[in-house]
Amino acid sequence: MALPKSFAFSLCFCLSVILCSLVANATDVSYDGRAITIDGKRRILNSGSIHYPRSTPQMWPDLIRKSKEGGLDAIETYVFWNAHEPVRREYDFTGNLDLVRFIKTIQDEGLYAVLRIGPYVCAEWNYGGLPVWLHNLPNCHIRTANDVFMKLFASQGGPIIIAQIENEYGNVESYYGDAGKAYINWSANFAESLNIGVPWIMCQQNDAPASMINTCNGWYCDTFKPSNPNTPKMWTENWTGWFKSWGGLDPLRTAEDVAFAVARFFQYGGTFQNYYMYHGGTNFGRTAASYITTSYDYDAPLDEYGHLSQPKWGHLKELHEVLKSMEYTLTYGNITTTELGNSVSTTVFATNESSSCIFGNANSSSDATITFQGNTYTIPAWSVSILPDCKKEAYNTAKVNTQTTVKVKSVNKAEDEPESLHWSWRPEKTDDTQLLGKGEVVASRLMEQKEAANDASDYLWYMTSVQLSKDDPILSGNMTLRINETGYILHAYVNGEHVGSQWAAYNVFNYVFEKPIKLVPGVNTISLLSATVGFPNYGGGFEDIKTGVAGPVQLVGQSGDETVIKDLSQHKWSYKVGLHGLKDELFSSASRFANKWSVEGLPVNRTMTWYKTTFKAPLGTEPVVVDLHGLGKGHAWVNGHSIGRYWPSYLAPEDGCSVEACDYRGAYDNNKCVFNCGKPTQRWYHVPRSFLQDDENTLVLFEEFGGNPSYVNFQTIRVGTICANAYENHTLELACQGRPISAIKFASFGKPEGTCGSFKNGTCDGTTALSILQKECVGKESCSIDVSEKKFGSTNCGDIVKRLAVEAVC
Ligand SMILES: *[C@@H]1O[C@H](CO)[C@@H](O)[C@H](O)[C@H]1NC(C)=O
Ligand SMILES: *[C@@H]1O[C@H](CO)[C@@H](O)[C@H](O)[C@H]1NC(C)=O
Ligand SMILES: *[C@@H]1O[C@H](CO)[C@@H](O)[C@H](O)[C@H]1NC(C)=O
Ligand SMILES: *[C@@H]1O[C@H](CO)[C@@H](O)[C@H](O)[C@H]1NC(C)=O
Ligand SMILES: *[C@@H]1O[C@H](CO)[C@@H](O)[C@H](O)[C@H]1NC(C)=O
Ligand SMILES: *[C@@H]1O[C@H](CO)[C@@H](O)[C@H](O)[C@H]1NC(C)=O
Ligand SMILES: *[C@@H]1O[C@H](CO)[C@@H](O)[C@H](O)[C@H]1NC(C)=O
Ligand SMILES: *[C@@H]1O[C@H](CO)[C@@H](O)[C@H](O)[C@H]1NC(C)=O
Ligand SMILES: *[C@@H]1O[C@H](CO)[C@@H](O)[C@H](O)[C@H]1NC(C)=O
Ligand SMILES: CC(=O)N[C@H]1CO[C@H](CO)[C@H](O)[C@@H]1O
Repeated sequence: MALPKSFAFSLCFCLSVILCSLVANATDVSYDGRAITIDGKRRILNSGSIHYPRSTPQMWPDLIRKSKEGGLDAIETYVFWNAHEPVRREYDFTGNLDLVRFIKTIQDEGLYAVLRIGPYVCAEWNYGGLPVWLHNLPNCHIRTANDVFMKLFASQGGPIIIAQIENEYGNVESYYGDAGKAYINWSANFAESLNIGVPWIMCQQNDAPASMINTCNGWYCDTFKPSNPNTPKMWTENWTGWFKSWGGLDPLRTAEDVAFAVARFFQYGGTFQNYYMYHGGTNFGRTAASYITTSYDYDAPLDEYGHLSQPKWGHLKELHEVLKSMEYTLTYGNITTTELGNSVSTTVFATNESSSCIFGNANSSSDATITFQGNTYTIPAWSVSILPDCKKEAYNTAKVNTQTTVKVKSVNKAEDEPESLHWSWRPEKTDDTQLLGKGEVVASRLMEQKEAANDASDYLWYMTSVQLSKDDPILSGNMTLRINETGYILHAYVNGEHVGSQWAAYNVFNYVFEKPIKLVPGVNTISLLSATVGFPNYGGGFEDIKTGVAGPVQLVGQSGDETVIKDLSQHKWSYKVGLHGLKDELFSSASRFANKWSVEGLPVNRTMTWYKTTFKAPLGTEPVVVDLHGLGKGHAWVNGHSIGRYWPSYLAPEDGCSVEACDYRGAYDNNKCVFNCGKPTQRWYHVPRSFLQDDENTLVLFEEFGGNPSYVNFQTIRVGTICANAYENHTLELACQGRPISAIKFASFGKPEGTCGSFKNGTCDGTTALSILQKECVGKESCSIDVSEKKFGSTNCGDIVKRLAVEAVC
């Protein structure tokens, strides 16, 4: 595919829209070997990724405000080309694709923006953000720049301080050989020619051309060195967690380890880092990449629904505050790092006026005690201590002084809402496809799904017929239908009868389908429904991974000892894209079929079935989820808005879960701390409040595999329990996020044991904590407690650093 030079035209359109509408106080953004500079001053910048299509415009201000409160300076987003130009030359910048509004919201909240224009985005986004129609352009060569477009860039102002071209191409460049290298040169020249007046970056690109800053992505980036010493050390993707795939486990990354990675990056001279993701959100519609779940929570500091994910959000907020307090020394001070052995090191950032220190212990098992300028410090294993004045530890990444929240789901039904939902249903019409084999396009070969369906739908029918005479040998014994399938889901029908369904797993693209069938003398209709679950988004050549019924498609029979094979691959195949119900927009109240649903004989476990119900929005303002337990696989809509694909029948593996709470010590990867074994990969689906109306709402499901809708119900998510830990001489903050603290279940000062939900008094704890907490916190939305012996009285714990542990109920 001639991917490279084709993106400019389309993207020009989209970017000129954005940049034209952002005329604001222009700032002078540049960089040197140390840091990004803004109006001439070197800066420490903490940025976080929020992808605008993964939430709603109504959620944006709150998400961005919480990012700012969490200590971020900038919000980073990709631009999702295939969302903005789903059909060639047809653009969409409405609703949650209103990029201008998103950037302006960032600006209104007083943050900077970092724009990664792609064209390739990765991001577990369908086809890496590239429109599938690109794949089908005959000789796609689109202009690389034009005057109108370039003029628009030259004068831009607004909040965008950094722009990125391409994305992690370095990881896959060798796949493309010289063409890849040339592409990187071309991208760089293109970007530079835009003359937008802000620095350009290329991440994971060791051979980045001189005009580009190459940056690091990964779990840890402390050892990264930019290829050009005159560019700052920047970390564009600091993975706060990980994504989830259908059939996969829930990955978690501890707050301690994310903080460790960030603090270490700054210890080793970093000055810009971006959390990927700060808010992950939801893959609405068909935006998820191959086998990626609808939830894109990512275990990010803001959860899928926009709630603070604690303690991660708060622990990082404290880190940002302390780093910010050292901005001058970190960016202007002379850096002296001393390696003390066993992975322990001290770094001093010294200016003439003052010094700051960061001590690191990357040893995953041994705590370290060091003496520095006459004082003794203990640095726990796998942690970093920060001393803004080189004397007193203000922050240690392993000591979490922030509350943990446990969220609960509750049913908050409107008053007159019945106990269970009333359903109506319709079958998906399949006579033309399953019985007649009648499609819209005919070819004497098996077409690749991208080519045949152009990503207009997940669904593509492949249909053919076979004429058999009475004495055809294939009719003399058992028969099977055998199909080589590439990826995704296959449902096979012979003469209108379902003979079987099969599907691939995440990142496994090929399988062979073989099921017994019955053929009859005369005409037999073979109908295959191929369903994609998003296209791949990553890896060299991901754009060419085949999809659909690759073939061969064979009828296999037994005649005596002989195996008889009829290969249907070169037959005349008829193709039909999509489903009748999708074309008729059964999910929309405006559909002309809106009234033609049946309430009689509600089917259970019936494939290819549409279900509809009405419901009242749950009371309150908390985020809403719908529990789709009991359903198979399909797509869901609320008031005509897609809430994404669902697949609760796909269970996570029984084995492989982390047995205990995750140990933050030691190098993390996405397989280290995983949970949810044996449970539905995703059971609850986000219904943004803005999709709901006050009176009646409609939920429509298209059930592909067969399921039972009678368990479906709506719930709200709120903070249930909060736990907090704070060490001596710190402040403990408790907050219920919008409701009062109703009770203190546990409080102890000294050496309490256990973790949230199972705290226990230690051997030397004082006796005053519970009553103090009850007095100062119950009935309040938040409270703040000084943790000290002065407040709680002395303990028998001796010299150790004491802590206060609290569990409260919201
Ligand atoms: C890329 O540009 C560099 C420097 O401008 C040049 O040395 C190199 O030959 C170019 N590579 C390709 C493949 O065009
Ligand atoms: C960690 O510390 C132990 C004991 O001090 C030492 O034996 C080991 O080599 C250290 N590991 C690393 C990676 O520094
Ligand atoms: C920083 O390093 C420079 C060059 O080595 C030296 O001249 C200067 O005195 C140093 N400043 C401090 C505060 O150490
Ligand atoms: C720091 O002090 C050194 C030596 O006293 C002096 O040469 C240098 O100009 C000072 N630097 C700054 C930034 O004040
Ligand atoms: C045909 O299949 C049936 C069911 O699988 C099996 O019992 C039978 O032995 C098979 N017949 C032959 C001729 O293989
Ligand atoms: C079909 O799949 C089988 C099993 O993986 C494989 O042996 C065969 O080569 C495949 N055929 C084609 C044409 O890819
Ligand atoms: C649904 O139907 C399929 C195929 O008919 C069957 O294998 C499955 O056990 C059924 N599931 C339930 C929950 O009844
Ligand atoms: C912990 O100790 C306090 C004071 O001695 C006591 O009131 C409380 O019940 C104990 N809590 C638990 C969970 O044992
Ligand atoms: C806490 O502060 C008190 C009073 O300033 C001091 O005596 C004590 O050593 C401090 N404890 C710790 C663990 O820093
Ligand atoms: C190439 C790649 O993996 N890019 C990604 C970095 O990590 C996350 C994974 O969640 C995103 O997909 C990035 O775009």
